[in-house]
Amino acid sequence: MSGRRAIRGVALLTALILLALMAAIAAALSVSTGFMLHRQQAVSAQDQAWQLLGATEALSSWAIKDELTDSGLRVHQGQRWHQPLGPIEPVTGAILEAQLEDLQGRFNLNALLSPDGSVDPTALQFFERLLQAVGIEPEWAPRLVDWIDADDRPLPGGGEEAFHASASPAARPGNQWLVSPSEILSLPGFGMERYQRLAPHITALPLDAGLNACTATAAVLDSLSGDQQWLNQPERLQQAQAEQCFPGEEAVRNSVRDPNTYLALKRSLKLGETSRYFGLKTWVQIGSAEFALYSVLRLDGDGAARAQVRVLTRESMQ
Ligand SMILES: [Ca+2]
Repeated sequence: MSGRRAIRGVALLTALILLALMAAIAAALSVSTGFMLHRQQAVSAQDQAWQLLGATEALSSWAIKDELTDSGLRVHQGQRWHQPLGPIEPVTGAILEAQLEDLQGRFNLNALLSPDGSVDPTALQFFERLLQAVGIEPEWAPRLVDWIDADDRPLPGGGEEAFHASASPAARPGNQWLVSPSEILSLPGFGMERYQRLAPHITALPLDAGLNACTATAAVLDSLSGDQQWLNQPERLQQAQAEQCFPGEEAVRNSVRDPNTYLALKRSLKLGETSRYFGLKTWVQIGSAEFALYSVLRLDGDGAARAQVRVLTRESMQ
């Protein structure tokens, strides 16, 4: 992509943000010209941050649709959607930064179950390897399956209601699909330290979200092949992925020694080179107040005319 095109893209984004924020600015000005209590300022900053988030979501949706609907949804980080936005000052006193990421480069924890709700043994073995790749005991894999599957029959090494009732503090399995990967913290004893190691490599999406071999993380790639290749040189992977689809589905297939193992992994993890689910991180600073917000976006439909981006979830980041 040419530098001029990138500059034009950023300029357009900035202009669109300014337009989208006119209502927010007017509201902020009407408050700032009157008598203002400190509490009102805090509430106003929070409102403004969420309005900026909404505008950033709208721009991100435009960026995703503009680029991907004509590319057959083949998604990699060398495309324009992955360029960071900002820091910019779309409103006086408000600094905004944003970054889109492809969530399908991560392992979808919900893929541990088949559509009928039964455990997927290939996905379970893959998740055990992924946990080990980042230095976490593999026993957490069957425990998570039992936490999300609907039944109360523990897997070997797992644990259902009776197991967690005896934990301290006692807990009760959710027995339902995950809506956020952070729900793994509900497993008694899993803890923040393990979560922070695993978090860059996992997501929690509907079952139609396959694994994208163009954006897969180092730990995910090494867990597919069973080798320790990319975790030893994450910078090299990062550089290659910043430019193009890498390593891509064919290279992943070649990295898995047994063809039958590869076919099982491809089927269970829905391995491909396309994506529809994106994470949007937005950071806003207004005066001394800082906000970190996270949205999950999904591209629906095919072709520019029918494509639509929906916001599935919004939350404050920790
Ligand atoms: Ca269960």
